[in-house]
Amino acid sequence: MRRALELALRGTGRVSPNPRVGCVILKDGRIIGEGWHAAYGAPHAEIVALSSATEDVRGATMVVTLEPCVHQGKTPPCVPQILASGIARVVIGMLDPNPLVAGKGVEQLRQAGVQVRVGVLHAECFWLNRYFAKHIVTGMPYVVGKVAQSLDGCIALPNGESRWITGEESRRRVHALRAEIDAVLVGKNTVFRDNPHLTVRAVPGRQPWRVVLDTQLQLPMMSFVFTDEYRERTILCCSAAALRTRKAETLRESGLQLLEVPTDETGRLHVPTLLRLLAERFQIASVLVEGGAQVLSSFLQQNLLDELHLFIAPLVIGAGRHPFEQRAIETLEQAWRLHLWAVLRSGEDLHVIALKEAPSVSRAVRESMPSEVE
Ligand code: AOF
Ligand code: ZN
Repeated sequence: MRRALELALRGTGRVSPNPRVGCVILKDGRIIGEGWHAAYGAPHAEIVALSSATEDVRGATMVVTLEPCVHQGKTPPCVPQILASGIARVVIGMLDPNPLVAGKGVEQLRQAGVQVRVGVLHAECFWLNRYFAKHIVTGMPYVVGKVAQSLDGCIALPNGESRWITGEESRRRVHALRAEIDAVLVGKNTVFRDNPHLTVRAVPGRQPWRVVLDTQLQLPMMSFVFTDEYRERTILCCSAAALRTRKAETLRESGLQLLEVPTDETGRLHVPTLLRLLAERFQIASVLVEGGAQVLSSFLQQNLLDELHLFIAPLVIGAGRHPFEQRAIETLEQAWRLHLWAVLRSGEDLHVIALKEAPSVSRAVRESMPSEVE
C-alpha cells in the first residue's frame, strides 16, 4: 500500500477533481504490475496496473488506494475488468466516497468470490484524497487557509509591510501546496499591497487557478495577476454592477475569467456561493486561501475553512496585523477550536497543520459511507 500511495502521488496536479489513485499487483509477494491515475479522464489506476502486468495475474493480489469503481464514467467500470482478469484478492485503502460507488465496489467483488480487505493505511489514503472526498460528497471545494506569521501572531506591520516574515523553506512549501491545489484565492487588498504573482516557482508543478475577490473592480489593470503569462488562469470575482463596466470588458478581452458573484447584506461577495460557483463552473475541488486578514476573517466567520497551515517564523513583531483580526467573539466557546494534525519544522520556521474535522474521515464523508472500514 505504501508503494501504491507513492504511485498515486504522481497524479498530483493532473487528475483533479478526480482522486489520486495508485495500484500494485502482487504475486507470491513480488510486484508484477503497477499503475496510477495519470490524468483527468485517463484510465483508472487499476486498469493501468492490470495492463502493465509482466505475468499472468490470475490468483494475484491487487493493492489499491481507493475502492475500485462500478460505474460508467469517462471510462468503463473497473470491477468487471478486475473480475475478468482472475485477480483473487483485493486490498483497499479507503472506500470511494463517490455516491455512485460507495461500498458497491467491495460488494460486487465479494459477491464474485474475491477476497477483499478494506482500510489498510486508511488515514494516509484519505489524506491524499481529502479534497476529492469533500467535493464529490458536497459539491463544494475543500478549503485550506494559509497564514505566514511571526511568533507573536502577526502577519504584517501596522502599515502592511510583510515581506518577508517566514523563510525560504516555508515559501517553498507554500509553492508545493499551490501545485497540488486547484485554486489560490486572495482578496483585493493583498493584490493591492503586495502585487503577488501567486505562481508555482520554487518547486516544479502546475499553475493553479488564481481567484481574486474585487467586488467593485478597483484593482489596477497592471497588477501581475492580470497581466503576466498566467493571466488566463485568473478568475476575477465581482458584483453584477461591476461586471457591466467598461473595465470589466477590457479585463475580459485580455484573457481573464470574470465571475459574477451575488453580494450579501454588507455589500461583500457571498463567499459560500462563490465557492459553489468555482466548483460548478471551473471544477475546482480545492482552494488555498492566502489572505489577507479580511478574507481569512470572513472565511472563518462563515465556518468555511477545512484546514489551516500556519507557518510561524521565530520573529517577534509587537504591534501588527493579525490574520483573523476582523472576527470578534464574546466568549471563548465561540473560538474556532481545531484538531492538531502535524507540527513540522520548516527550515527555521514551524509548520503547523490543523483540521476542522478530527483527522480521520470528515463527517460529511463518513455519513455517506457504509460502516465498512475495518
Ligand atoms: C479516477 N481514477 O484511478 C479511480 C477512480 O469519470 P471516470 O470514469 O474517470 O470516473 C471517476 C470516478 O471513478 C471517481 O470519481 C472515483 O469515484 C472513481 N475511481 N477515479 O479518476 C482512478 N480508481
Ligand atoms: Zn475505476
